[in-house]
Amino acid sequence: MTTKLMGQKVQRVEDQRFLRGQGRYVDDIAVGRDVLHAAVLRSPHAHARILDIDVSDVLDVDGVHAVYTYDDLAAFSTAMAEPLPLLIPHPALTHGRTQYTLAKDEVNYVGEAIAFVVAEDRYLAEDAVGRIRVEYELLPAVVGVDAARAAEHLVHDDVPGNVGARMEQNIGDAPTAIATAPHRLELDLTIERSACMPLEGRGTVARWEPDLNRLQMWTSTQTSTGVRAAVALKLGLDLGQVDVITPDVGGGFGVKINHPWPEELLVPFAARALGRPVKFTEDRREHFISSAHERGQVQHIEVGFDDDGRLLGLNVEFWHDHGAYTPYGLIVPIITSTQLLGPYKPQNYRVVFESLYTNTVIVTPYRGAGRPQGCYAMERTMDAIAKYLGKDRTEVRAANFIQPDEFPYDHGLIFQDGRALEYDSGDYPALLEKLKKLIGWEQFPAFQKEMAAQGRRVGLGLACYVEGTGVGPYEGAHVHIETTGKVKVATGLTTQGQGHATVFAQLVADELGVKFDDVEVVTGDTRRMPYAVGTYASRAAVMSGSAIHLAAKRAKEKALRIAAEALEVDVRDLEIVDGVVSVKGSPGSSIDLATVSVLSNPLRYAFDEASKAATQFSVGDARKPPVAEDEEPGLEGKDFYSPPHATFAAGMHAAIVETDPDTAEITIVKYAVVHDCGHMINPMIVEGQIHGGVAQGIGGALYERMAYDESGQLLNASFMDFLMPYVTEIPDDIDIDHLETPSPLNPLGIKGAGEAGVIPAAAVFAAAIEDAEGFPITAMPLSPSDLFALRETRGATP
Ligand code: MCN
Repeated sequence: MTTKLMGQKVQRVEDQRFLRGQGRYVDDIAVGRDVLHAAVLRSPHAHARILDIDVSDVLDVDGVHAVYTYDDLAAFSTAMAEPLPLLIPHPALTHGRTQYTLAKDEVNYVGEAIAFVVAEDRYLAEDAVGRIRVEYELLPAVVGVDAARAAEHLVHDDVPGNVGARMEQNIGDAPTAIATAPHRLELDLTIERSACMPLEGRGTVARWEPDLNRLQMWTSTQTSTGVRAAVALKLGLDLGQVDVITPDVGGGFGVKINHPWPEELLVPFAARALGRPVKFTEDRREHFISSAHERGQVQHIEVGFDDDGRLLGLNVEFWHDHGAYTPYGLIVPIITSTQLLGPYKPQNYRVVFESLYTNTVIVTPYRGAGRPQGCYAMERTMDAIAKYLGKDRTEVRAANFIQPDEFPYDHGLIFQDGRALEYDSGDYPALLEKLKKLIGWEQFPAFQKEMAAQGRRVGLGLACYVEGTGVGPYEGAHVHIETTGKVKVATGLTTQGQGHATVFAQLVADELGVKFDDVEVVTGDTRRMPYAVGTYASRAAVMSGSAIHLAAKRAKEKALRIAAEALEVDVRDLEIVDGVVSVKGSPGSSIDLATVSVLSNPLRYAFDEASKAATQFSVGDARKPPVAEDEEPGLEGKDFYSPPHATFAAGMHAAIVETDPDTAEITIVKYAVVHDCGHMINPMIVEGQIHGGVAQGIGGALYERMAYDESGQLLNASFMDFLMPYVTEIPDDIDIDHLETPSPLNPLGIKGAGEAGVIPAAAVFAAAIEDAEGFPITAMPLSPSDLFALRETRGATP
């Protein structure tokens, strides 16, 4: 019996390469010495009409090969003349708008692409960009939710009130339930814009192969198949003429799911036109001003509840800052509006949001995607109820939990995947008990008192969340046992550092009965797996994990059938251990998978000893036809997995913070996480994902924000000014405990884990700081200087 690898803390196979600097990112791809480099002219204004673009000073610069503006794209084709795709349309998005690949006659945020220069090197390209003269007519900029709502000025002339979408969902009748409830509260909670900061920014390189009439491109994306479809459509190519390969990706965190970025079209467009490979690598300032942001929301909550703190009605209105365009549809605000409910039964719920245009960078999902805002709204409401009733904060939460025997629990709302918001499994009371133990909930009041006696302020906060993960529509996998006995696995979704090469190999080793070291995983290469969707919504483990498990099962069934014929035994008597098929209990009668693979492919020609065994005059095992009539040759298995709807993971975090009475410095004393992502494939990787998420959450709650001025200039578009936390700001120990309530929706009982760590941070820190300071915290993120200022205005002493 070999030990199953599912559930084991297997060391990540990819780390040796990454840590030794051997990762291969887009910028490392060698496409030939004749590669050209691109730079983009970006709008310096948040809102302006373009009156004229004069490129004449660039055309005769030595080493510049091309400069493109909107007119060049429009002259090429109607498809390139049109705006970029609106990827996820929604009936409520009545005024969806997307930008042009290169601005046509108006720019709507600082950073919007206007012209694309291709030159011998990046220095020349950048210098040439500096020589393009654009005449602008400045228009008033709309910055922030309040300005968008006031609608004194419009971002898009044809979008009244700056409202791209208004959407409402209801369970029961919340306004009436609140009006008749014994107790009522109202809260206003804001959360500011932030953004993900992968170490590797966006990047694309492309090569046109004239002899093959084919485009090859490498891009740092979370969806190679999506980019491929968009590029083929826009450039007028058949899908089969475009290969998109995603090599190692130095972090995505959501931003790379949006596609095609203008550069993902312009690079292949130029490569084809110029007959030379072309490369674009984003710099950090470009990442700040021309990729995507998230989080900015203003939220108003009305709640009605009984004496036990049980919700009777919840009415939530929020205003979502969507930036200048809506390429990713309403996914972020829809997630806030549905996932806000967390582990609770609201009884009656009404949620309305407006998605507002502003003259700022576009908004698309950033790890957590709308959930941090929702969790912050709900959990602050729970804290407010507890305070109002003088009850323990955990008691109020427990009174509202969906109970373990109530699953599946259908809220009666529509989730971001267009399917029912139906929780599949969970045990929230058990999670809360674990969290209380881990953080020392019962012991904290004594500790707080003791610290207060020394003039020190400490506070404790907690927050609970439920996360819809593993959304459809599908993902697929291909498992190929080579004639060497090595196993090659391909799945089409991409990987950005989550350890997919390790976890997927664990699943294949388990199912197929081969050695872990003999399995090699490829992701995000449309040549290997053209049918795939992408890496977002913590879906790889559930979706590709399930598909890989099913594909391995198919490969195994075939291997066993061929081996049974070769060994002349009943297939039911066989097992595979360490790559060898043998009769159970009689290991002498065996055949290794390498030989089975040879037998699976009847040959006329021999190239080596192994292939000789599969030729028509060979003696021994291969004399019988190994391939059944309805089978393809080769030892392969392919399968797809498509779930009925998302599977819902859950978690609860708690933190103890200390705030300095003089400087308002905020120090994390302890951080605890309890987490349920169903069966874990690799608990070490799950914990790594939680650590990374918590670090990102701390950044979002205490340090990071997008500092726009009134004219729409981003004032902190560099790592000198945008405060990402260092390792010194992240606690050394994050205490983690797990609960595994398997999902009934997929064969392995998995739920996703990739975003979990980031979701509750804003809620947890707001609660902990409030507990330390004694006055309400209603706006996040909260820096020491914000806290200092709050102390002045709220004049509180703990
Ligand atoms: N896992 C597991 N058992 C489970 C669930 C997950 O072992 N029950 C493992 C998975 O096999 C995978 C990892 O944990 O190796 C995360 O799995 P999953 O929850 O399926 O999330 P994805 O792999 O789909 O990753 C996407 C998710 C998202 S949406 C963002 S954003 C994100 C993230 O994960 N971006 C990341 N984690 C990131 N981690 C890194 N290093 N870089 C990013 O850009």
